[in-house]
Amino acid sequence: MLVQKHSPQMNFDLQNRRLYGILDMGYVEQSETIRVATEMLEGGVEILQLRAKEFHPDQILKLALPLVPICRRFGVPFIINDHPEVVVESGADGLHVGQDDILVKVARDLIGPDKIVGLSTHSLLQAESALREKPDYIGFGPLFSTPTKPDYMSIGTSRISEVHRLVPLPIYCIGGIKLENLPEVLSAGAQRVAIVSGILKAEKIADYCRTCRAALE
Ligand code: 3NM
Repeated sequence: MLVQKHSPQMNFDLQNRRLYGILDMGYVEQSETIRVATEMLEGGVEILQLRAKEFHPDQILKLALPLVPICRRFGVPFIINDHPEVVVESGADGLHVGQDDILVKVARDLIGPDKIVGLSTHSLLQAESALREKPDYIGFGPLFSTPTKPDYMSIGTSRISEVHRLVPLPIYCIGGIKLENLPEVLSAGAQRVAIVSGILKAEKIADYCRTCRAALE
């Protein structure tokens, strides 16, 4: 087990955190990371994830370190995609894993029992199976086709209310969600959403996040 370097851990209740912003380095220059993250937080993002698929863990750690105190200042949990060692080294609040990554239980052993672990699910079946793994939240998608995750089949909005009925975990609908289709996603039963390119390609990131928050409340 890796040794946790940073404490104390904050306790975050995810139930009422509805807007999950993902800082995907496919859309952001490295030199812009802090500015973009700050604008997302100022706009009211309630969870922030750093996702840097093509990056070496050392590079991700470099990007993550200054984001930890910024997220703390906003009282927002900071999640790292894929890399447990970066969570430990940076003092981030949690890890997000996919279906093909390490198991939730292994993630908890690596990053410590008080950290958040999130799991991507791509079908009703995977979402129900996630209950056995006991993540702190699940992603559910992609609802719509998206260039951010091009190799995945979109699952549409018809299963959203069912997944909420069957899976008593905080569920973040994801994939192709933008301001324009947010009303459709919400009326299909979504309670929380995760948004990547909608936010990161917005001309005014904070304003975009604020409008999403308002729609979610
Ligand atoms: N995970 P955008 S879809 C990172 O379904 C990610 O698990 C997904 O990006 C999943 O908001 C996705 O730009 C991409 O469509 C979401």
